[in-house]
Amino acid sequence: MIKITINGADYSFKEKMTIIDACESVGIYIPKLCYDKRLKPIGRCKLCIVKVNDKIVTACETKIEDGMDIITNDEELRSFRKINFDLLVDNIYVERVNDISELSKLFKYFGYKSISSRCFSENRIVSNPFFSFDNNLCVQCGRCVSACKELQCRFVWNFAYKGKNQKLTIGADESFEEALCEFCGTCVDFCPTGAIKNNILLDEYNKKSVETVCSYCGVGCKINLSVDGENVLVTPKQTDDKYNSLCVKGRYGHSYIFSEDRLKSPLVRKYLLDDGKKDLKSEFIEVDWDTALDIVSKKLVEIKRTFGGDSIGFFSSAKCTNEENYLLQKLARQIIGTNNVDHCARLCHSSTVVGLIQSVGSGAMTNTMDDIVENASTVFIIGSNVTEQHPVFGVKIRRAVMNRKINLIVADPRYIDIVDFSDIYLPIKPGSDVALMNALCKIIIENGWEDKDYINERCENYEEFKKYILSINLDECVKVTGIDYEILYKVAKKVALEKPTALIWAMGITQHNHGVDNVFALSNLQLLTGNIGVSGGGLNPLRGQNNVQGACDMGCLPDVFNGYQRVMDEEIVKKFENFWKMDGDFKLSRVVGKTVTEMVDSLNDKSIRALYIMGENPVMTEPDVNRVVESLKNADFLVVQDIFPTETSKFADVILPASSFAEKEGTFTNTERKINLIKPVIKPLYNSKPDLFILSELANRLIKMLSLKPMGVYAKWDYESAKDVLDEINATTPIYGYAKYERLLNGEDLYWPVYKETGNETSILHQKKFSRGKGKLHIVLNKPPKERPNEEFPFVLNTGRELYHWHGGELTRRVKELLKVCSEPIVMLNTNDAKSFGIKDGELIKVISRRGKIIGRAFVTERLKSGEIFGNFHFPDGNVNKLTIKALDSVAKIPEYKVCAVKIERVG
Ligand SMILES: Nc1nc2c(c(=O)[nH]1)N[C@H]1C(S)=C(S)[C@@H](COP(=O)(O)OP(=O)(O)OC[C@H]3O[C@@H](n4cnc5c(=O)[nH]c(N)nc54)[C@H](O)[C@@H]3O)O[C@H]1N2
Ligand SMILES: Nc1nc2c(c(=O)[nH]1)N[C@H]1C(S)=C(S)[C@@H](COP(=O)(O)OP(=O)(O)OC[C@H]3O[C@@H](n4cnc5c(=O)[nH]c(N)nc54)[C@H](O)[C@@H]3O)O[C@H]1N2
Ligand code: SF4
Ligand code: FES
Ligand SMILES: [Mo]
Repeated sequence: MIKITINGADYSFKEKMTIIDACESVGIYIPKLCYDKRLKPIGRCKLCIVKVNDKIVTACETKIEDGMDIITNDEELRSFRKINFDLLVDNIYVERVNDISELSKLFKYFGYKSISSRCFSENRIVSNPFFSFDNNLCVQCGRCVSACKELQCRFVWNFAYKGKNQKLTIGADESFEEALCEFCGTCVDFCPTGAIKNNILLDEYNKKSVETVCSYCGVGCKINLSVDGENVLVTPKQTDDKYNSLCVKGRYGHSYIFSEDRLKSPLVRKYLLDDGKKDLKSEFIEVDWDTALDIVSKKLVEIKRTFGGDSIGFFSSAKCTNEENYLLQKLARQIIGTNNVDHCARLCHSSTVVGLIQSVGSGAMTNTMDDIVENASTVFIIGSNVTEQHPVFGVKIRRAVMNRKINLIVADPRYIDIVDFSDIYLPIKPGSDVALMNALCKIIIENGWEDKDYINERCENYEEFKKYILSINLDECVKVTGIDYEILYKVAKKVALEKPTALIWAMGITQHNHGVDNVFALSNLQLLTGNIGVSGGGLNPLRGQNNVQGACDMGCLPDVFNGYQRVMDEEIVKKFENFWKMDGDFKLSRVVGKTVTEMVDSLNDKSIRALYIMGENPVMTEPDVNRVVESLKNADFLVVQDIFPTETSKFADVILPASSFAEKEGTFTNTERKINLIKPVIKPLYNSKPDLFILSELANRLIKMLSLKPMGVYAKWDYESAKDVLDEINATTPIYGYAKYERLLNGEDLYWPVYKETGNETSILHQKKFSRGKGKLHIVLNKPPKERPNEEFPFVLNTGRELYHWHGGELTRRVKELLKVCSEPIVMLNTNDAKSFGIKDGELIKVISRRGKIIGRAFVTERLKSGEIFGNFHFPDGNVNKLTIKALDSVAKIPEYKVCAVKIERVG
């Protein structure tokens, strides 16, 4: 207990804290401007001065100590504070002070009734597309400088120049871009005066606000989504003493909701209204929902009756809720009678799921993001551009490096942003991760660094594995990976001895024709070193889309029902037949369905006749998209259910307008298996409908047309809300058993599996034993990529994403601010290669593969090696998927997006 007196009264406190916090906690106000609990004390404004045992100190920088006698307010303090305040605001353009800012409250506190404009300095307003800085409102408190440095670990804001000339600058007085600003908007949240403010401001009194979840990536940040008319403002969900960051898309990327382009009404091709023959030249006609859904159900019934349920395929959506995904696979399985249901997880982490199920028994991320940044000693990031693709997790890793001095190892062919924070960087050659992992395992075993007790107790197949590993040739590994032995040795030692080590990966590992082998190789390393099932360690595949984890959990995969219950397991199938029973001899399919890529290809041999695509855009995102376009043209019937017209909907027969996440209710499951509630802030726009209701209405029509009668306990389609569907999910999905709507509404943090009515003890998987019993070490051989460079196509094309855009770009290309920062396809190439082709930075460049060509803007850089090219798939014209190869991993069926052979040419 710390006993102090404040203004003559006695108080005791359990913890040491700053005087300002202590006083606030007992209701004593001390004026302050630069202090914010979530930052280290800055001590610049001197408004918080108090007397401690008669000496003047800043209450924000001084901590309470036993016996302190504190005076917070007397004549002298008041007069000093007033002087300090006047000095602070001396250069302020007072008329611009917003009446709800912290500064305006201080004006009132210091007794300025009507404030007239005083002197102000040079009028300097600097803007970027998202926010702007007004020099005449800056009191140089330094909060933005600290917030940017301590929370975002960027160093965009600075004080430069000396004495009276001192001012707040961007970087070294340069542009936001030059200062490496990521436009996360944290500084906006911390500026107490409104000097840094968003370009779009909402009317405080008119806005509607809800707490929901970001619609972009798998980090799943909680957001406050506010709208006022068609203006959107997003702020992070705030807790008192912890700042929850957002990235640029989360904060500034949600205005797509109100984009003019939104699909406003169901559209059907005219030939369908005329009962004519399929014709993709036939124009789209706006119709009402009844007409559209009648046509869709009639066509699906016709095709099912003539060619069987397996002639119809379904794409579900990692952008949609768990409830919607559950219903889509239920519709496919129960009513159409097919397991042909899959989604973009196939293109993403299918190799992770296949690999981890065989090595540890569960395909999901084993630890939580906070557990990793709070408890890991070493973090090893491989094939994950975490600061651009899972930005808020990336920021937390940067903080862990700065504050906790964790070891950071990064393996990526490109010198990605996070490398600046790493201890060891491995510029690995594309496709050589198995060789890398095998080499690390060999070095660990040779030096006796393996965790022998852990292996004995918890692993199997070790002796065979060890025999194989010891037989590999390290010189060969050095050659294949391009990484020197000394570096491999250092990495092996850190991973094994500076534990716990968390291994993090994403598409650089999974998207290869040997993606599953890569995942086995990663599991091997973590099993060998005893790094799984422990806090701060684990196997951590970062899931990409906001709800890709959920779409998998809900059984939108061709081989499993919801909860990973196998469609080949007779007992399971019988259980679902009981749940979903229709009258007559109702049977579910026992045949594993087709994957997304297979469904597209099957349009050509007509083994698939119709596709129903909800919230995916294969014409932008599948490999070798010229192939996709030709296949889609062969479909007898194509339905696209989206919020926008897309490159894919150009080939649809019927387009159904869905409502965006801001208009609906349900749950998303993030990368760490956390189930989050999303809530509507507005009603469905135009004539759109939430996917949940589109699917229910369609199902009921199909049931009627097929003269089915629901008999099973969960056979009916009478859902009135997402809660109704979640109740059914709870009942049919053991891992979601107690993830009840009410618990989520109460704000409980639930990570699946949720087997118990109360409590949540499963945030780290495999703690005592692995989901499959023992962890299995696998022997994996290094296999080369399918297509290697040759004389004609001498470059390796690596593909991926930019911070500012999302996949096919349907959402982010409709946010004008994001488009301003990144408006064109960018092609990265090495400085030497550029020189030898006479290509200058910023020029147009052509990239050609055996399958197609694209034009993009050259970004000439040392960040990747000579012989490598990197491009993205965010813009239709420069879409790298015109070039990529449909080479699939033989088990997971994931395409090898990360390696194919190309050549380049100058344009013009
Ligand atoms: N801004 C933004 N964020 C996103 C997305 C988006 O479209 N835009 N998409 C989301 C989705 S669905 C996903 S899946 C994730 C993807 O997230 P990431 O996987 O992090 O992103 P990518 O850009 O696909 O590739 C990751 C890295 O793998 C590297 N790489 C390529 N080949 C190899 C290799 O052979 N070995 C190794 N070790 N590395 C290699 C690339 O150089 C690249 O830096 O991002 C999610 N977040
Ligand atoms: N070259 C290359 N290609 C790749 C990859 C790569 O690294 N390189 N990565 C692959 C990966 S990891 C992935 S995940 C895939 C992503 O592939 P896709 O899932 O096809 O890509 P998105 O652009 O995210 O498509 C989502 C669609 O959903 C729509 N949508 C948004 N919200 C809703 C909603 O609430 N309801 C409905 N009905 N629709 C909605 C959007 O408008 C958009 O058209 O791309 C893959 N393609
Ligand atoms: S990190 Fe992901 S979930 Fe968080 S704000 Fe950014 S895009 Fe949204
Ligand atoms: S609040 Fe203490 S010096 Fe600014
Ligand atoms: Mo993904």
